[in-house]
Amino acid sequence: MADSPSPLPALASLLGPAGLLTDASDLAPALADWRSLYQGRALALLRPANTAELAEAVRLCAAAGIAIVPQGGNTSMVGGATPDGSGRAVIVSLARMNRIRDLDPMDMTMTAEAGVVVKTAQEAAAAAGCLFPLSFGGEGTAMIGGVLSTNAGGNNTVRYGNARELMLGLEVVLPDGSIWHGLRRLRKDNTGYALRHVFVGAEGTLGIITAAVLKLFARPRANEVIFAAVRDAEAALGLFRRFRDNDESAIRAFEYMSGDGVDLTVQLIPGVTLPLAERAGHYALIDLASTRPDADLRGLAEQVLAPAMESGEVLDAVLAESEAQRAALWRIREEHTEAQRKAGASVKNDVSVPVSRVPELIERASEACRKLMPGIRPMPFGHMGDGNIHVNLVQPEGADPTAFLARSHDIMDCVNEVVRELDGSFSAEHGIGQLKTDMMEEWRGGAELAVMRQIKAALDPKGLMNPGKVLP
Ligand code: 2HG
Ligand code: ZN
Repeated sequence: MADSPSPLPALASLLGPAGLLTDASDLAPALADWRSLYQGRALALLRPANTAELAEAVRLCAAAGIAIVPQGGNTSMVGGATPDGSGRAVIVSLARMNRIRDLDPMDMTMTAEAGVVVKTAQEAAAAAGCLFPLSFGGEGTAMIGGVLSTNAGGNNTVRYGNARELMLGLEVVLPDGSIWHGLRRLRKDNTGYALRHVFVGAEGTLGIITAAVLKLFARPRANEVIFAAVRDAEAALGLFRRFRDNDESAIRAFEYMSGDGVDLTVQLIPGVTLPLAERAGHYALIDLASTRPDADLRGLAEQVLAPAMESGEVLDAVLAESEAQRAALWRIREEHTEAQRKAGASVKNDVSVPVSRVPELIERASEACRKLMPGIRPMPFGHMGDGNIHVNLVQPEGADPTAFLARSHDIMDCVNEVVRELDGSFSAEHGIGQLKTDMMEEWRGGAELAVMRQIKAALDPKGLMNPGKVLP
């Protein structure tokens, strides 16, 4: 069969010079992921200005059999927004579609286009006296379309849920170029299959999310941030339980960090210091928040910490006294990713287990990796309150980074074996992308993967939407 004619001339006249880039220097930043795991190639970078333009562009690509890789802030941890090396796909950037179309403090909803940066959405909500609670390290770059497509989690999931729980409606360009107008802002709507949820977490393999109705919440007026040294991971979990038993609604984040992870962060990130007199093997960061200005969160903190210190579960703790100190305590946690990047090569394992089994996960996975590779540096940290720990492994000191990365899959398998025994998941919040497709058969094979494939075939029969991602 003869090749279809190139869609580029038609795309050029549709999108104009600002909407179609083909120069190598313009494409370069979009061709690699920020972790530098993947380097792809592409025919062009499309930057449509609105949904109608995007829909027409998708229609043209579909007719020509051109694959499409959607891209938001390009902060994927798993190569989910990077094209393959064939050079036959186009990348669609949502960056120019960055309007907040509507914000309603009575409905407590915001209708935002896919290219709105998460931080911008937070700021817009705050300006209206509301809260958009999704929050994580990449929030200054990641975009609404991407966080929905990957069902991002983050630091406040324990209180407000994942991106999926923050979404009421969607607008989606489907693989044939038609538009699904599903921007409903209803709290109750039982009208058949919940189509919107099919696109959340699909990582752009079923269509392109172009706008979403997001849930807003009441803005917290009281906040306390606590950094605590704890006896072990079990004691950290015990502390979570104590806070939950006293006032579940006050917990906005409950994060775990290993002593080695905190040491590395203090060592490699300028301005980050340990706020306690002595180092410990394990730490917890607790963020308490309430919408009541008179909420006595300090009283709550003291009431919970006193017996935990008496029993020896908490060794020491500090409560932030100012906004600057709150930010400084959070920085210790948030700079873990950057510190690990600076320490050389590392392998990420974004895994989850039932909350009760987190201490066992931390202990057993770290031990198993140490056995696999002497000198390897386990740096588990993350969202203990959600059962989601980033069991990251930093290369042995002085080792060759390339040789270390060549063993990535052995290391991931080693962690995943423990995760499986603890009834967990091999990908908790970063998704599958292209990094973990080979794990899908083993973990989600049988009926589950068969249904996923049927959905893919029904919506994208030509297999043009973000090929090579999610499905093996
Ligand atoms: C976080 O929780 C992110 O900070 C990144 O999910 C985790 O660097 C990582 O592995
Ligand atoms: Zn995380």
